[in-house]
Amino acid sequence: MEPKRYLITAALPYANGPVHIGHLAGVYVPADIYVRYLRLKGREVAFICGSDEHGVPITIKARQEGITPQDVVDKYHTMIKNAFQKFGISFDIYSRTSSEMHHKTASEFFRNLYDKGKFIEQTSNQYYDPEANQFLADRYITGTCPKCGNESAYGDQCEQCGSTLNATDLINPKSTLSGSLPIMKETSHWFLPLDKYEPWLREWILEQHKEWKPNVYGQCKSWIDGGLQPRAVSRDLNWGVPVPVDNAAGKVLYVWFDAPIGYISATKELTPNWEKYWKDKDTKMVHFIGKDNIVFHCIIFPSMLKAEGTYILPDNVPANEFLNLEGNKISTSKNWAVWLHEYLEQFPNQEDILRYVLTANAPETKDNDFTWADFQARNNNELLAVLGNFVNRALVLTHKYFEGIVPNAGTLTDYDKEVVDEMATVRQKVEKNLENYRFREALQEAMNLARLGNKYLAETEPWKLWKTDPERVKTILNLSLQITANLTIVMEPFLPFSVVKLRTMLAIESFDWMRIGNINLLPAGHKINTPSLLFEKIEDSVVEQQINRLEKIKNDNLLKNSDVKEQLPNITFDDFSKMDVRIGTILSAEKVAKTKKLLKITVDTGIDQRTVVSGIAEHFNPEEIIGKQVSILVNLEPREIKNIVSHGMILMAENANGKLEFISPTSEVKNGSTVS
Ligand code: B3M
Ligand code: ZN
Repeated sequence: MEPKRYLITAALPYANGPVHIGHLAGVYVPADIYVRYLRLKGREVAFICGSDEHGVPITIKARQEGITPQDVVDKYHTMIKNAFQKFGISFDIYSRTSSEMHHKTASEFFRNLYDKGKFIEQTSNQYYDPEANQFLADRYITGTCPKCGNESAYGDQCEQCGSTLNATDLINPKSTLSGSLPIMKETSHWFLPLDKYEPWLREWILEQHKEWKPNVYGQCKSWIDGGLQPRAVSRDLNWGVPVPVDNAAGKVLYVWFDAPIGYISATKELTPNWEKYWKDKDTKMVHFIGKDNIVFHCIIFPSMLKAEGTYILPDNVPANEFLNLEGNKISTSKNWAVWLHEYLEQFPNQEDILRYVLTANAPETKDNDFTWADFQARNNNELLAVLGNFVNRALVLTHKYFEGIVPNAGTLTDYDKEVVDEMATVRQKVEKNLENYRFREALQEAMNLARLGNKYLAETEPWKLWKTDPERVKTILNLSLQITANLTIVMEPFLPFSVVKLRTMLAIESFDWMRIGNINLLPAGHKINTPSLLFEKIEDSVVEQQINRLEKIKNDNLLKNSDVKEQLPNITFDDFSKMDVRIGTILSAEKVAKTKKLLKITVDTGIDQRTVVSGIAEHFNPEEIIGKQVSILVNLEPREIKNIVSHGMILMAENANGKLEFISPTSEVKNGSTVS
């Protein structure tokens, strides 16, 4: 049975950074396609989203940038909202969880469950920074990883070896707030006893929602089979929705408790009539999310709604896998991403190309890769060569032969009828895929209509018939124009900007979805406008530029990670040849009295035997270096160090463990030979 209305939510992005192609491909483009399709069918829909503005990542970003958490969310909320709008993501509301409405709604939701006795309270010991007077979230503690020895592992994870950690596992834990040693302190929190919901979840998901995507169903099953534990819904933090009970100062709702309630608050902001969306069984609710959000949307949030008791549950949660970029995981910290705000600047008015590529190559069943070569190929070989080319030919020929007036169709040939029959199947094929959240296949089927049009023109060749059979040309162009008009409907969810252009060219308004397949959308005698190109070729140079940009980021990252110093400015050959570096042998060495670092060394340079003072006493015992051949800069202005005159400098380099090494020949050479 058709639901009465739809409530479509898209995951609330964290307002701690801009959004990139991975966000678009995984969540927002598919959600938007689905919603546009429903609207074209005349369905009642509320499409809900907003910024997720709470949680530790926001406070960390604020500390890094030296601004307040509110500044952080204000900045990124605006950026994210703009980017979505420019890509045509047609939310009915894009709200934010720092709003008053949200604080009130989340607070009441918690209080309601609290009053109903749905939480359990538990005390535990947690790290506390006595200097900053604050409990420490896992990300605020660093220390040595017990697995690999990395000295800057986080309280929840070591980024060097990838292990998941507990803050208490860290050796030499340190608070990142003050640098002080954290102490253990007792704290109490409220927990949602998920274990109590296990039998119900098992029945609701594993029995009643076997149709959910295999990746989603599979994750739910493994969570449920693994045994669910009570889950803390509060945190010791000073950024978020305050816990609305007595004696809870310094405690806020856990971000994953308040964020999904954001869907409710946003709906309230959208309409005073919000309850019909959330509390009427005839509403179909669908959550569009990425795979890392599955447990929260399928297990925790539904348990919260169930505990409350008056809300509906999601009908489906079509989570996508991840999109990679040129073979590597998208990473904000490594700047390995195509940022939407940058794309919009570099590719003005080409939003549809990205929507198309991200749909055609969507990570629906497995992680997928975005490459600029694929981006170019899909634009040039599909959008331009198939869709753009067909539409352009149909319109240009109509202008050429009929002054832009839609000609009459005569009697249809058998081939025409075949084409018409084929057209009649398009709507159902696209629809079936959309209804099952298979957006790439839906797009394939929609594109097949353009392919059909292209083939029709190629096979009927009206340009060859114009002289001999103009009546036949009328029929061919009439039918071609009808296909074009059909494309304005079927393509609308996928390519909303191009469809607006195309409608202007055809001088038509939008049609209802159910008219796909109709061959009388454009009446004979209707005047169309002059066509312009729907898509333009993307040149190799454009792709190369993008690849070079990524290449540079990769190199910058390598440099950053290896703490190799950047290259100094170039020097001339003359500059270089002023340096006189020779090979010499160490004849004697002794520690300089009352210093830790200095050795007094005598070197046979081939030129003379001279004294050099070198800061290497912490790296070598004097005895062990006697007899070694080393490189020495001999024409360095003599310097007095601790009352000893040093005549030159012995060249050193640091090995992987930070120990200094001499630059020595691999086999013995003559003292005094020049290093050049
Ligand atoms: N902000 C996580 C994310 O962006 C989170 C989603 C909230 S949806 C209620 O991956
Ligand atoms: Zn480690």
